[in-house]
Amino acid sequence: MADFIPEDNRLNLKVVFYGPALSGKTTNLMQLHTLLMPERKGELMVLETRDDRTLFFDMLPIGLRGSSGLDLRLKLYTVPGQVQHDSTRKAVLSRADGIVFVADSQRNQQDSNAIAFGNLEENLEKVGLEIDTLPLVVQFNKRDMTDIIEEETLQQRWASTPWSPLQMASALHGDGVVETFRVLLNRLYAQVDAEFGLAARHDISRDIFVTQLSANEASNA
Ligand SMILES: Nc1nc2c(ncn2[C@@H]2O[C@H](COP(=O)(O)OP(=O)(O)OP(=O)(O)O)[C@@H](O)[C@H]2O)c(=O)[nH]1
Ligand SMILES: [Mg+2]
Repeated sequence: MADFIPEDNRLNLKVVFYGPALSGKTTNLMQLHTLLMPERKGELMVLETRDDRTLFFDMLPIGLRGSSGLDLRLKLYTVPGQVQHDSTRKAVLSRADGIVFVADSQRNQQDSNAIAFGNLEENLEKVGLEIDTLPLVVQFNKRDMTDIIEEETLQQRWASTPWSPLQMASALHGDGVVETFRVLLNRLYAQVDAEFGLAARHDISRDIFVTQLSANEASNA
């Protein structure tokens, strides 16, 4: 839940990258850290890993300042995907303002995707968040691998859900990472604007919000 601190004119927002083990959540964050403009981002924190598996979380802070002086800070977190870290996942998920669900496109990972999505639904309920109103984007990662489900099949499968269309990515190569993040920012803007009057009170339009928070070398070239 967005957290406004009046004394500092600061608005804190939290986005959580959720999904099954090894789907590429940490890789998404590492790519954002590489691709986003230096003036928008802070240090990437990668906390406690063993064999490259997240044990606690990763965090990347990014931000912008509105012309009203609003100091808007967005913290991007990843959860540990391994089944046994459920209490950590729940803690990281708490007070989230938006979710990127990173699924694995490989044919043999479809059960893990479904279990992880079910786990997201359960944990959202436990931390008092509503999946129907929370800005959420579903990304199918690892499109560069060989034995993957075709995009058309996936899109059809999810067509009747509020999360259609899905985003396709190959996070290892940086493809689709910023695009996925932009879709999330668009959905997040609607929610935050309604609550905090980003446009009316702080002169932060949707365009400023999305473009500035996802500005990268390529888009500014
Ligand atoms: N081929 C390919 N490999 C990928 C891609 N994205 C991530 N990987 C690899 O998959 C492995 C797991 O990636 P991570 O980003 O650590 O996965 P995670 O979701 O953070 O995993 P946990 O922290 O255990 O939940 C690493 O070896 C990555 O390099 C991709 O798009 N394509
Ligand atoms: Mg990880």
